[in-house]
Amino acid sequence: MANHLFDRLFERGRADAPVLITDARTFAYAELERETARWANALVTLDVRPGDRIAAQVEKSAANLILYLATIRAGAVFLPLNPAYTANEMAHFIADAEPALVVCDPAARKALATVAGAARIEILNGAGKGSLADLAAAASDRFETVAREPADLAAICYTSGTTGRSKGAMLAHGNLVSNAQTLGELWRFTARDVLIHALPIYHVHGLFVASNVLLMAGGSMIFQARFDAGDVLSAMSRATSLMGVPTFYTRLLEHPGLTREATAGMRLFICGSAPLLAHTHQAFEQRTDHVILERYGMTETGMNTSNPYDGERIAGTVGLPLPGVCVRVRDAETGEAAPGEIGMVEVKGPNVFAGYWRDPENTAETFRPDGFFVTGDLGVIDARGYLSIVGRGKDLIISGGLNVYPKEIELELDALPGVVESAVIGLPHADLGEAVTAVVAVGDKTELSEQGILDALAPRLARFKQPRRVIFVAELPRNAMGKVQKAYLRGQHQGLYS
Ligand code: MLC
Ligand code: AMP
Repeated sequence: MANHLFDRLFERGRADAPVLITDARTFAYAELERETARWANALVTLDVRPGDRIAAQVEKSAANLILYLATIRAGAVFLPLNPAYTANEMAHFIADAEPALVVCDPAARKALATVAGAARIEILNGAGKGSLADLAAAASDRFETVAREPADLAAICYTSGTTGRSKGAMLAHGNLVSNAQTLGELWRFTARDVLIHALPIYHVHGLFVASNVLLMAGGSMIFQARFDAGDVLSAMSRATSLMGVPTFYTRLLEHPGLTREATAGMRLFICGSAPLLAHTHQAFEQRTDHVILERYGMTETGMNTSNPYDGERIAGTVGLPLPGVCVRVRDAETGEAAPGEIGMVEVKGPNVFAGYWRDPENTAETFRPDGFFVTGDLGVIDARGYLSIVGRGKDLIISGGLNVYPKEIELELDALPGVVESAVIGLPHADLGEAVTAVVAVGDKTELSEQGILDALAPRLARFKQPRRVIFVAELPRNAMGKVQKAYLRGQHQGLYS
C-alpha cells in the first residue's frame, strides 16, 4: 500500500462518486483529484519546493481543502491557521515557521503584509484577478505527486505552549496515514458514509480526523462553513455521521429540531476535543436513541483513545487505546499508576508526532526516555481498561473546543498600564464548556475598567482568547511557595456564568 498521504486519501474513492458537497458545488473524486493537480501546479509556478511550508489563514471553503491536498501532493508542508488570529499573533507563526507562502483571504492581505517578512503572500480566492484560484484555473490538471517517505513532514500545527508562545507540532505523512486508517476502520467508515463536516479545518479535528478519515474511506462530506445547529439538522436526512466538539452537542440539544426522527438515518455521532459532560451524553441518548462515541486526542498525537464502535460507550470516559497505540497513566513518584489511580497520561505509537518545529528543548522535555509522549492530561484507567480524563496537569483552558493558554493572555494583561499582575482561569460555561476569565490585580490609582481592559486586548488577541469577564482584586491569592492559587480562584468564581 502507498505511503504517501495524498495517494492514500485518493485510493478508495470511486472516480465518479461524490466527495465534497458544498452549497455551490459537488465534487466527485476525479474532479477533486484534478483540482488538486491544478493547484499543485500553481504552487510550483510560485516556486514552492518540497519541504517548504505553506501557511493558510483562510475561511473554510472547498478551495481551502484543495489547497491542503495540493500542498501535500506537491511535497510541501501545510500550516493551517485560525482566520481569527490577529496580525500580532500571525507575526509569531510566520517568523517561527518561515513559510515560503502565506495564503490569506482578500481582507487580511494588508495587515498580513506588515508581519510577513520575506514570505510571499497570495490571496486564496476572489478579489479580482491574480488569486491562487485564478492561477490554478489556468494550470494543467495533471501533476505527478512528489514522492515522500513516512517520516517526511506533511503538516505543522501550532499548539500553544506553557511558555505562552505557540509551538509547531511536526506531523509526518506516517503519523497522519496511520491515524486516519486506524480511525476509519474502528469507526467503520466506508464509501457509503456521508459526514456532516461543520468543524473548522485549521485544527486536527476537522482536517485530519474528519477530512482524512472520510477521504481515505472513499466517503463524502457535506461541507458547512461553520457550525449552525439548524443547518446540521437539515443535513441529517442526507448524512450518516457527525463529528463535533461538545458545544455542537449542547447546541443541538437546545434545538427543538433534534428528535428521533431527525436522526433516524444517522449511524454515528462522534465527539472530542474537550470533555463531554456525562449529562450531555445521557440527554442526547434520551432524545435520539443515539449513544455519542467520545474519543480523545491532541494536536501532537492525533487520536489516542476511543470508545468502542460495538462495545459499551461509557459516558465520562474516552474509551480504550486505539489499535497500535500504547496509553499509560504514570504516577510521578511510583511510576505506573494502578487501575483506578490518577496520573499523567502518556502515549506512544505511530500517531505520535516528530517533535516541535526547531525546538529541541521543548521536544526533549515532553518525551520520556522510553519514547512515551507526556500529554499534560491527568487520567485514570479503570479495571476494564477505559481511560477517563480527570483534569489537566497543563494550565490550559478549552473554550468551545479551542485551546487557550492562560500564560499568553496573562502576558498581554500584565503589559497594560495599571495592571500589577493577572491570573487567567477557565470557569464553567454552559455553551463553551469553559469561559476564559481574567482575574486582575490593579494598583491603587488605576482607572482601569473591565471594558477598558477588553478594548485593549481586542486588537492583540483572537476573539476566542479574549476574556468573557474581568474580575478585579486587590491581590492574587498565593500559596506558601508564592504560586498563584488558580484552583482557589476557580472555586471562588465557579458560578460566574450560571
Ligand atoms: C467563536 N467565538 C468563540 C469561540 N468560537 N469564543 C470562545 N470560544 C470559542 N470556541 C467567538 C466568536 O468570534 C464570537 O465573537 C463569539 O465568540 C460568539 O460566537 P458564536 O457565534 O457563538 O461562535 P461560533 O462561530 O458559533 O463558534 C463556536 C463553535 C466554534 C464552538 C461552533 O468555536 C467551533 O467550531 N469550535 C470547534 C473548534 C475545534 O475544531 N476544535 C478542535 C481542536 S483540535 P463575538 O465578537 O461575536 O462575541 C483538538 C484535538 C482533538 O482539540 O482532540 O480534537
Ligand atoms: P489540542 O492541543 O488543541 O490538540 O487539544 C488537545 C487537548 O484537548 C488534550 O490534551 C485534552 O486536554 C483535550 N481533549 C481532547 N479530547 C478530549 C476529550 N474527549 N475529553 C477531555 N479532554 C479532551
